[in-house]
Amino acid sequence: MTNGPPIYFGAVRLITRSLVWLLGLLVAAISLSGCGIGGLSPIFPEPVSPNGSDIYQTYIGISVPALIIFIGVEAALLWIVFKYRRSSQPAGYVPPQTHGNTQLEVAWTVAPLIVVLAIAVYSFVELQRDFQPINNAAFTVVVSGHQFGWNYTYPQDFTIHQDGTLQGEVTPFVVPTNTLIKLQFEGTDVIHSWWVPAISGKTDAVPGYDNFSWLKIDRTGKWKGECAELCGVGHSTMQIVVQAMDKSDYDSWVNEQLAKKAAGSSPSPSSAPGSSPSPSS
Ligand SMILES: [Cu+2]
Repeated sequence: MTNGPPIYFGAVRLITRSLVWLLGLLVAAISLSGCGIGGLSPIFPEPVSPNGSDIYQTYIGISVPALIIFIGVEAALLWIVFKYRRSSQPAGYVPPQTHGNTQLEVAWTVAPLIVVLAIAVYSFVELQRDFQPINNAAFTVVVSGHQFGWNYTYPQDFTIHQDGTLQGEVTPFVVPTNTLIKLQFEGTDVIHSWWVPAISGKTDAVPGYDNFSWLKIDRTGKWKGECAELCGVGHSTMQIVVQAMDKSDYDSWVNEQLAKKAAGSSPSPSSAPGSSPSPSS
């Protein structure tokens, strides 16, 4: 094989330069986004519940070392490719040949194994810590997924219907701040998955199977989520909005709902099939 034409090396140099620029921009974006706005928020929203926060930390704890390893491996690869490229070697040059180096083979088998095991242990500890059923919640809300929307049944026996729509925002699921609330998930037709990234991990709502999660939001505000399990033609409409209010505002909101229910203006809990499970706290 003859040495490549100069235009080829020009193109390679251009691509390398662009890659280096891109990496630089990426690193700059990540370091800038870490300043003052609560971590790497362009990637995930700022967590507002302890379980959301722990998922976020796990994500960062795995992604940052992974990124460092990626950049290291790519840099070493590019360095070798360019330093030892054929055009800079004498004609007919053959690099040193290494075969059957046991130490090297053990090293490159054990090193990735350690990395993968570390990720597994780290993730498993997080699952054990934040994704167990809890029994010290202030109260339980039954979250029922259906085609296409969510129903939230409170201990006071009223239900908020968060019907799926793409026309504007859906009715919020309202909770008090700084209160540990257990979420008990049910699916009435197919499997849905309740996911509000700032609050918690994806939790499946499975017909015939009780699934649990929890939240404890530390500030007032609204957070958005989506159904994260493809569940039919209206899947994309299954928006989620969680609104956290101060305790006193929450209490008046509950009283409003109870008054609505007493006046019969609240949508009937039986409007959707199987959508009125009684909450268990
Ligand atoms: Cu869905």
